[in-house]
Amino acid sequence: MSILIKGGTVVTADQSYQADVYCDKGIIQAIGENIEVPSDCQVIDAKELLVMPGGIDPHTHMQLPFMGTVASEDFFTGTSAAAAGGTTMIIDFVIPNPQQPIMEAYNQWMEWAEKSATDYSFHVAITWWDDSVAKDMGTLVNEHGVNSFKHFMAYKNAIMAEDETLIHSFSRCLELGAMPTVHAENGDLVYHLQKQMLAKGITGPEGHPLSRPTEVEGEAANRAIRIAQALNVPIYAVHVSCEESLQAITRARSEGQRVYGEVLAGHLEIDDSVYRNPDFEFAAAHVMSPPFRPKKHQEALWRGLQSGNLQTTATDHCCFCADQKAAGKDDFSLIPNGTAGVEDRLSILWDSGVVTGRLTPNEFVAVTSTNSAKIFNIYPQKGSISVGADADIVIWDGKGKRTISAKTHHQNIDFNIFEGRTVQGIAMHTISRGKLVWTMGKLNTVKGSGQYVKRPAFSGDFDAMKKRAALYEPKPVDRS
Ligand code: URQ
Ligand code: ZN
Ligand code: ZN
Repeated sequence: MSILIKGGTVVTADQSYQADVYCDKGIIQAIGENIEVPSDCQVIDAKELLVMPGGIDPHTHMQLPFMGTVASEDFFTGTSAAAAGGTTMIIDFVIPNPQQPIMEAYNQWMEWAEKSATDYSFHVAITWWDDSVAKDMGTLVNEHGVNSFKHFMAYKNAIMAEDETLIHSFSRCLELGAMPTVHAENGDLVYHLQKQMLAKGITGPEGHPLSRPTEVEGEAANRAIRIAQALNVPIYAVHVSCEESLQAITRARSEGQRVYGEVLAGHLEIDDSVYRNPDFEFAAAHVMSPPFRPKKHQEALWRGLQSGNLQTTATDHCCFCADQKAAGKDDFSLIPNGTAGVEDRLSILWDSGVVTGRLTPNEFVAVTSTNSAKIFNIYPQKGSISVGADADIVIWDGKGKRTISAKTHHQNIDFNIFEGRTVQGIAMHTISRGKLVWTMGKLNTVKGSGQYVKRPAFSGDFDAMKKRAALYEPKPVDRS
């Protein structure tokens, strides 16, 4: 069944214009006026509405096994909830246990993700190192369309990558044309400060931010950026939450280093007062890493988005319900880290970004979709409204309002960090590969209809970087 989106305003990352959009066979077939369509074509009236590329969330963790439990959102419920909010693709994470063969972990996540309702891809985490890891990275890039590898600098005694692993893996990324990404927190410092807080008798969720102050993130962000600089490889920092890491990124970018930064909808809008709430469940529900920060950091992060020093927005959607969070009732370091957001990211960014004038609608599209597609090398297949692109489209009501609540959201979690907030900007219709998966408040997702999106290795950036590196190829001094 083909779809004609009629009478809307197409909004892309670089322009806005009146045009109809015709989709068939999962692809955008035509954009313009008076398009000839078959008699059985479904027509969607998009008058007064905006026709934008479906959101891409470059950071989710569906059904992640973590801290002794498993995230409550799976790939079907999570991609369905995403569709309800206008997001049509996620990039999730394969996270091997230390010493676990990388390909074994990759195959496990691919199996879990088969139930997805919309398209998905994977960053693969490097949590340990030996020659087999280097080899598997090559297999993933050359045969499986993985072009990004994640490094957790936090989570000591679990999935934390030491500097030596970062150096091996970043170097391998350059060889392969893959993007290294980092969760930048100094895991040794966190571990030390956790012990310090517990020794002081601070066992409640208020201990979580106290053990992860912003300097813990700023140090790690700067260290990862400097390692990437020394190795002449690009780098992408996930969930930048504070001024210190934004400053490290801004400095590097102003010196011409290829550094990208991602910010979460939650970190843009929620501050650390949540951890001092007397209700344990409420405070624990907000335990994620990096933690929500004091207010001044939110404004800094918005300036980062506006200035272009942060390029993408995400959610780090990693759901744990109250009974799971209760594992840390007497010790905050045992509270599974993670919060939700995949359904609300676009509305939050519109309400707090476009309605306030911080972002134009075109910039909104860039930071919710197009920039992720470009950075992870799937543009214009994804992140664009162009003939030949996948028909991943959100038909957006920029004036419509809704009140966010766990009582009504489609996310499989009993809490919503944006609970009670009325937002302006809602997805009226969401189209995934030419199928209407969300329309007028009703989900039409089908388990397993999502497809795995291969992301080719980078050539351009890296070839240029390799050439530049060759320019400065150090030579031995001839002392003969
Ligand atoms: O660190 C992450 O990104 C994963 C484990 C989700 N949890 C979190 O607190 N951010
Ligand atoms: Zn993380
Ligand atoms: Zn994450």
